[in-house]
Amino acid sequence: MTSRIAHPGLAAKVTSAEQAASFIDDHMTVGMSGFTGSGYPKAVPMALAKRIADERKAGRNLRVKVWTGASTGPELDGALAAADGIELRLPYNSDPTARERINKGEMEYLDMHLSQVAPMAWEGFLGPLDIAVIEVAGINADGSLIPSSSVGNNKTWLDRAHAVILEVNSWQNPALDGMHDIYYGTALPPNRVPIPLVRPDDRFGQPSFRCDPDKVIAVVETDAPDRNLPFAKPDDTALAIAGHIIEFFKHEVGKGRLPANLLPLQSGVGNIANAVLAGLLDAPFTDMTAYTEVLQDGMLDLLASGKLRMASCTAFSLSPDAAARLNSEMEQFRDRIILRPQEMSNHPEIVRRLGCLAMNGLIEADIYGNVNSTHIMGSRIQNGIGGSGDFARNAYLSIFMTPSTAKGGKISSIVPHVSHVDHIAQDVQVIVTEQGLADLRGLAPRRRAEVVIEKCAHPDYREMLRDYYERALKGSYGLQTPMLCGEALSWHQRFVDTGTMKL
Ligand code: 0RQ
Repeated sequence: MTSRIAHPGLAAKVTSAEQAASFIDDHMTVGMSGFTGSGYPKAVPMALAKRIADERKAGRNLRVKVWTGASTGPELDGALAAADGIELRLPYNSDPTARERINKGEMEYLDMHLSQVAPMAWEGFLGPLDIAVIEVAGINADGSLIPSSSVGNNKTWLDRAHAVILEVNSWQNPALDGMHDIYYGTALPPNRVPIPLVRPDDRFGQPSFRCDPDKVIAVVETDAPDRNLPFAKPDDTALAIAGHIIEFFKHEVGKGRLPANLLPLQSGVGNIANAVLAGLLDAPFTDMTAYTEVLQDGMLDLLASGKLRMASCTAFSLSPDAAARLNSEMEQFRDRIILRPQEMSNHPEIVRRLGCLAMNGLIEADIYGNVNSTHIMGSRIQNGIGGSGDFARNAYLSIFMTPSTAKGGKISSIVPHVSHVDHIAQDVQVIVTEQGLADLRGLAPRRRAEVVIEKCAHPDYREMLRDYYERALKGSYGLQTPMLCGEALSWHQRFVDTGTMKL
């Protein structure tokens, strides 16, 4: 029995990753742990990928449906996608090999709001779950499980799956024990009750997962690090965006529309979101809190500085350096971080009640403030909607940010019409680029267009947008939201045809 497995019955089930993977058959649905490079199983998916390749050589098919919390690491999505072993994937992916397969039409991808995955699994909308493969930091004597560096949908996978495979990862810090808040009070309509959280630091669950030991068919021991990519050092564009947002917060505090310590922060994935958090280090706000989905480097720095009092999230999304720092300085962070199921970290009821300040990245926005977070040129998936919709619709302030151009200036991030809609204009109150900040609150569509063009567009595209909008004012079928239907997506077509949106 190893020190991480205190339950004798489960210690007796320790086996190899290959043996565990042999339980997974063609067409099965497998619920894996993992959320943005943290807490995903590292051995069984690799063994499964090898098995898939061997089976294919022998002329047999083995492909599975993979459900997770969000993105995972190369040992899971990367390995299984490389082996062409994924039939369907949900709900969020950022792995480049999987992305390629999805965009070639070789893998089905169901892009869902992250808060809705667990409820929909319970409602039966997603079909049965055959096997859960869950990384844990340890197993208690009573068989309950110490969660790892992400919680994601693990509670639901453990409850719903017919069989469970556990990976016990001794790389994970044992001090994680006690940091989680796993709520077991969810129910299906008509029996739902209010979620008992009124402050970001409220705890209303338990520190461990329940798991019926009889359902566990294999336990695999690992000692492998989480894998998240390092963040880029904020460049001038990221610093300018961060500066605009911080000025805006100061302005709102001055107007009495935000308290001096702001409201609970939600910060999305990516370098720009991380740069905004870094910018808050030098801003005058103290005693801040975060109610967010992922805790990235910038938030850890804010916690260390004392400016951020506490953070609630569902996963760590830390660069290798920051993960090492968290592990070595766990004592100062342990009581100030709460990890919850993603159904709770992203719960619309909680986000609305707390009045989160949502800050998410975007691919493109249009002049009316509709936002595309997911698709390039309307058809190629980048990552997925993730939690951005959970927060954007319900936040106190829904802020979206982006550099004003992409691909070396060949693409304008501000376009006449988005090529795919993830967030409708009503869910978007502020758009920020390095050029400026468009405060769209209280503005009807034509006023929105003027502000977005003037504040956010890159000078290379501003005149083109003005020209389009002025002609739309004259030639549009209606004038509530002026649009030239035949031209609205012509910028995208031009990029597809010529490699640039420029004329
Ligand atoms: O592609 O790497 O091939 O060059 O999109 O763009 O500028 O690195 O931005 O890392 O901040 O990601 C929306 C994708 C932004 C992210 C998105 C290309 C660009 C690059 C990435 P390359 P950047 P970021 C809660 C919140 C949805 C989920 C979410 C995201 C790549 O923020 O996934 O918000 N959001 N979750 O070149 C063509 C454009 C483009 C473009 C960017 N207009 N046209 N390509 N790119 N703009 C957390 C979770 O849910 C987990």
